[in-house]
Formats: sequence, C-alpha cells, structure tokens
Amino acid sequence: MWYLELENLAKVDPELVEMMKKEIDRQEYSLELIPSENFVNPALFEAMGSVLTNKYSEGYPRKRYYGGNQFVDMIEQLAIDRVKKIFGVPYANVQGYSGSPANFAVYMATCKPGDLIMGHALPDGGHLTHGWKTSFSGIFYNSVQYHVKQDGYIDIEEVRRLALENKPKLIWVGGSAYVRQFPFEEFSKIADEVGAYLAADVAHVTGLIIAGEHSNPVPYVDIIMTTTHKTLRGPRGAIIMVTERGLKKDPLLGEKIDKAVFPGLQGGPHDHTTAAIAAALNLAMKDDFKEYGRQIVKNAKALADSLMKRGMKLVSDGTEVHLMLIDLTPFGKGKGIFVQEALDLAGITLNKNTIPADPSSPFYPSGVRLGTPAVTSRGMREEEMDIIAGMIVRVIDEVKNYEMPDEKEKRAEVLKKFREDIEKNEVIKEVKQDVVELCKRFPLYKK
Ligand code: DSN
Repeated sequence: MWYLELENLAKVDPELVEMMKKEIDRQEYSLELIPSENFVNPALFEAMGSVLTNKYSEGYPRKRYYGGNQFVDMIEQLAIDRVKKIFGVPYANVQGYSGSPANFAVYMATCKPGDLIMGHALPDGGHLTHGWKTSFSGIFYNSVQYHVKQDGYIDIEEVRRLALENKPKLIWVGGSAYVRQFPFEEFSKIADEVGAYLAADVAHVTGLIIAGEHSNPVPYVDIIMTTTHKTLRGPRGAIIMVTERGLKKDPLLGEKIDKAVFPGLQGGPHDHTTAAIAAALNLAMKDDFKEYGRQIVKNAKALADSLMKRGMKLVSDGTEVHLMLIDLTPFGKGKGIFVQEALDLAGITLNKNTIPADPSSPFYPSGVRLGTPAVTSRGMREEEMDIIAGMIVRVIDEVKNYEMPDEKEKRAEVLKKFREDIEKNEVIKEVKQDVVELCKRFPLYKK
C-alpha cells in the first residue's frame, strides 16, 4: 500500500522515509495504550494526503475570502451536516486545528480576558486548557479549579460551592484522565444557578457518546468541543458544537464561535483534514461503530480487572470509560517515569500521569495512564486484555524499586543508570518478544 511503501516520497527524500518507516513499524509491532491515541481507517489517508492541502479557504462555506472554493464548500458543509445529524445539534464548526485552539475559541466566544472561569484541575484528570496556570487559559483568564474526591469522582459539592462563591462566566466539564462518566446534568444545574456558560470537552469520550456508552452532554451543556482523532478515529482536528440550550441562552453563540475560530484565532482551515473528518463521521454513523465503542469499554473494564487481580492499585478502583490510571504510590512516589520507559522498551506505550493528590510533580508523577481505543481498533478483545495486563505487571515488577531522588541534581544520574539497566533486562526483552507476537496476530496496517 502506498501509505506503507512511500515509494514516491523515497525518491525525493529517502532520509525522511527511513524515519517514517521506523514509525510505521513501531505502530505495527507495539501495543498502543495511550488513551488519547488511535489508528485511523487507512481509507482516510487518501483524504489527508490529497490535493485538498493545496487550497486556501479562509471563511466559511459560501462566505470565503478566496475564489475556487466551490468544492471545498461542499466538503466542509458535508462535515458540518454530519456533525449536526450525529449529535442532534443546530450548529457546528469543523475548522479547529486541534483541541487546545478549539478550546481557546470557546473562551473567545464567551469571555473577555480576565473573566473568571472554572475547570477541572489538571492533576485530577482535567485538561491544561481548562484553566491550568501554565496554559493560556490560566494566564489570560482568572481561573478557579475543582477537584476529584478520594474515591476518584468529581467533587460536585466543591463545584457548586466554588461556582456560588466565584460566579464564573464559563464552566468546563470534561478532561483527559477521568475514569468515571462526566456528570453533565449536575453541572447544568450549577451553571444555571450562577448563569454561567457550560462547555463540555468530550475529546476523549466522543466515540463512546456516539456509541451510547457514555451519557450524552447535548441536553445539558451550551457548547461541546471534541477533538476528532481520539475515540472518533479521525484525523487530528477539532469540532465545536452549540446546542439548542446554548442558542437559547445566547442566540448569537454559533456566530461568536465562528468568528472566534476565524478570524479570531486561526487562518485558513486545513481542508484535507476537514475531508477526513467528514469520512470519519460517515464511518461513525455505521452500526459497527456502536459495537466498536462498546468493545472499547468492555476491554477497558477487562484490563482494569486483570490489573487489579494482579495486585495493581487503580485510581477510583476501576473505570467506566476507555481509560484507567495505575496508582504507583504503593511502591513509592514519582515512579511513573520508570514504568513508562521500561514499558516503552518492551513495546507497550502508555504515559506517566499525575494521580489525584499526587505526592510528586507533573514531570515525575506517581501514576501511569492507559486505555483501550487503539488496541480495540486492531481487533483485540477481553482475552488479549488479560494477556496485556500480565505483561504490564511483569515489567512493573522489574522496575518498581527504582527511586526518584528529591534532589533535582541527582535525578539525571539515577535515570542514566536506570536506562542502562533496563536495556539489559531479560524479562523486558522477553515481554518485547511476546508483544511483537501478539501484534502479528492482530495486524494493523500490514495486512
Ligand atoms: N494530549 C491529550 C491527551 O493525551 O489526553 C489531551 O490534549
């Protein structure tokens, strides 16, 4: 297949193709457990790698700043119509380059710089763009953050109290490391009490919402932002929707979102991405997408149970979505980096992640985050989740006693020794072999 062989690109840039082929093999022969990643249907590569990348289309369908957009108009309108149909919303913008700029557009449409906003704290499973201090959202806006309780569920009483005390203009519900379902209805009551806009960031769970595996935010929130490359299995991009509820609150909200995306924030839309979004939405409308969403959650529950059965502690003792967090504090604090790197070497990709009330820092957190969308895309089921849990625990057992020193200047030396040790570790080498064999049984693109 052209997207594996890259013959023409090799003629103009063999050095680049060598690197790309290594990445193709990495994806084919490793287990991708980062819960925000996925594999697109290869048919979408034909949209992403198409002549549409040549076009400038600033503006919106039938209201462009450049000529020659008659066909791009049709493509963008197709994507918009499919979003409206799938989610039952009156308004959609499909031009967001990715989740963070799309969230920025939501701020621009609803707030002025310095306004008070409220979001889910990053270490508790929220997102940088929901008001975290190092992001534009915590720099340009006055941010108040809510948290999860010890049981891993959002502290809805804290949300209510903070909202009543601070009267935010905008409240976010959603995040990137939350293992329970987002309580949209409770948030809507609080937003109504204080007159705030309520925005749901469902980037992680869109595919689950479409499949009916996660509660639907549409009746409860004003604005919905989703990326298109996670559980939706599309290209890297974003969609912003306004609901009937949102238009009732502010009839101009759709226009404000459009103006915020362009000219407020972005330039020309990526038309090749828009086309691939349209195709991903078409696939998501098929019955087998519902089955896919169901299997993601079944696999996540199976993986969580298998890890706990083998003695691992999970945040909130499990999951009801596509992801979970292993709490590594029973072995000590700041162990996420050791586990991530050792598993990476074994061909199992996940990411170090903070856990609620993490005793360490975001760069050296005490947990790892993993999920099942990508392995489900390649056809794996509960049986394979049990095998994967066994592999993960074998590797964790090899590295759980490494300690990250509190003194910053000693860390590089510890990591250097750790990296030398894992390169030589026989168990990690064995697991790597098992991973390759398992991946060959569930081919990704090399069919
Ligand atoms: N980086 C994404 C994730 O991994 O969840 C969120 O933006």
